[in-house]
Amino acid sequence: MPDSAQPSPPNGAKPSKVEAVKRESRRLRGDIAATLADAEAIKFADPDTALLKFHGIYQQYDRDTATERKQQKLDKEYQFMVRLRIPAGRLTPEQYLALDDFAGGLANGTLRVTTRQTFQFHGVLKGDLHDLMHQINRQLITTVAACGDVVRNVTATPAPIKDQIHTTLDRIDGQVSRHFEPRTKGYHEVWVDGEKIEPDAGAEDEPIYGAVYLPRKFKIGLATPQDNSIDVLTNDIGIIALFDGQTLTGYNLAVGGGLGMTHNKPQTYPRLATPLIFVEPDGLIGALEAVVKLQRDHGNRSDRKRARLKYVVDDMGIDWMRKTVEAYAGRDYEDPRPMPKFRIVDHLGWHSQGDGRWYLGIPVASGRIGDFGERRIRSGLRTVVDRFKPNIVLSPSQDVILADIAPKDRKRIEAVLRQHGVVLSGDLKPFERWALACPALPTCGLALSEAERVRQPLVEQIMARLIRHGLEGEKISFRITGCPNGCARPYAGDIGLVGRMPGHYALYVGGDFEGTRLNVKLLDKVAEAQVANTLDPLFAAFAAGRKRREGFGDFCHRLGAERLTALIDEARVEEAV
Ligand code: SRM
Ligand code: SF4
Repeated sequence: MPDSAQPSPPNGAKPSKVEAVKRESRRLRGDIAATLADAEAIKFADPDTALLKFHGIYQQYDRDTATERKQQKLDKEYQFMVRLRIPAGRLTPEQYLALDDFAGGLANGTLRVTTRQTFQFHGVLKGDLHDLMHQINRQLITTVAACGDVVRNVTATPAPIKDQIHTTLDRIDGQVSRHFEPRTKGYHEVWVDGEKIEPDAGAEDEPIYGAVYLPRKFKIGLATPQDNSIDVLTNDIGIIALFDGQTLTGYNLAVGGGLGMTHNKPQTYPRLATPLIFVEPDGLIGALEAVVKLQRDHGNRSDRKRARLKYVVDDMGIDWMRKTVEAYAGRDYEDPRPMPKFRIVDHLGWHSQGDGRWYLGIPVASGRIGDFGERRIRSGLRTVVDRFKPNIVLSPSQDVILADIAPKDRKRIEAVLRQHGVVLSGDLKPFERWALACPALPTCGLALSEAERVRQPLVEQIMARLIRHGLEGEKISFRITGCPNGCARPYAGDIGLVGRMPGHYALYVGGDFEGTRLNVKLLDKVAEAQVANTLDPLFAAFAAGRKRREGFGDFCHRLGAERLTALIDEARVEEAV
């Protein structure tokens, strides 16, 4: 796309600052290399922090120490988060072991599995940044476009089953992810090739994105109705692959999913993607490109809070979307085809792969792989991967799957994990198994409250209430985030807790377990210590009044917010009496 044909905000609105940063960045280079080389600089300046995201890097600081250091007139403790781009979360054992080494030597000793099937390193010091990035690339893994205003890591159903359906999904996911990588060589210059500057530096053609890339982050996920573990409808484009037996018949594309919102700004809101078109197997990339280019040209470039595709879909309407996508693609599409009801498959524990081998899903609380007291999951995984060489899949529920395991190794692998105090899926109550939490404090600059660090106590308190009502066997999804951006997908689960202010959460209920309905806000500021108490009357009513096979989210949805709030109020009055 020629630079002269770059989109600008509609109605002459002023472009946001980030637009100028991108435009003037010489294809995402900025002054990153110079600041990196400057040993005196403890951090990157503002324009470069925006560009670093396109390289997979976030400049952060330790929020636990910030206030005290400010009082002592000291600088914040700047550090970096590095996010990898791992299509569908697939890694070889050699890559896993290398990443584990880097976590120990160049980061804070943990690997963090994300809700989009990749790893993040936290606590990387500026002096180690180049080494870490360089080493990651030597493992044939990239971090390019793991963040930034581009198409991010493409998620897919994690099951490493060796049938036609799953191998097709795996292949397609890799193709889509690679297709949307930016073409700038700036990333390689800075992190891979050192000083070598390409002759066309700063003017490479970006045929999909152009010089100002997209207005905002853009997410694509690939699932089947039979396994929606990735919450496909929360993506800007949800690809729902349809199979007749083992044969791929094509894809329904749903558009305009996204969860980020801002408290008290009703013009921002979570939204699930709407089915738009059906695409035959060889038409996928063309259709995806048409939607991405539509967002490039019509997405809001002046207000980043309203810049996701979901707002274009709502502002312009689904009919306009269909017509405009067809115009970009230069062809017509079929209506989306009917789909079976979505299901979510539990990938924890042992599962047959269909080729005589097995996979084992290992729960990782909040995706944090580290050694904590007697629970030494990092050492346990490292020992197993080193000894048995399983392939690895990172799951969208922040867990790890070990794949391609010979039947004879099953008991030995379990024994090694147990020796390291690793909690296996059989040890978990269902509620624990479906609980997600975002990192929040101390690394996330946007966190209003804790999430990862309060997950376990909250899970235990709520589980005690479930047990009291005989509901301990219930499958209920529970998601906690430290702010309304929605990183652990709190609005798409049965129960969502969304950070409001320190120690307080907005409480959401009434989504469905399968990820096809958003939940609704019941209360705005529930103190952390009151979360389990607040849910208790809802559990009591559910135990007494549920229909056969009705899930908790469905029950809450049937009763409605007004009735549910009344139940909570009644319980509070009784307690006070
Ligand atoms: Fe997220 C920003 C962590 C999945 C919506 N997200 C952030 C940042 C980078 C904070 C920042 O901008 O400074 C967080 C880094 C925290 C840290 O210390 O590591 C962060 N997001 C995460 C992860 C690690 C959460 C997790 O528990 O695993 C996930 C990394 C995914 C990945 O591998 O790429 C993560 N983020 C999500 C999801 C869920 C998903 O995509 O399935 C969402 C909701 C879906 C969506 O995009 O709408 C999500 N993150 C956001 C938003 C809100 C975007 C919006 O449209 O308003 C932000 C804030 C922003 O972009 O301005 C954000
Ligand atoms: Fe940070 Fe908010 Fe995302 Fe949690 S939901 S990681 S607090 S941006």
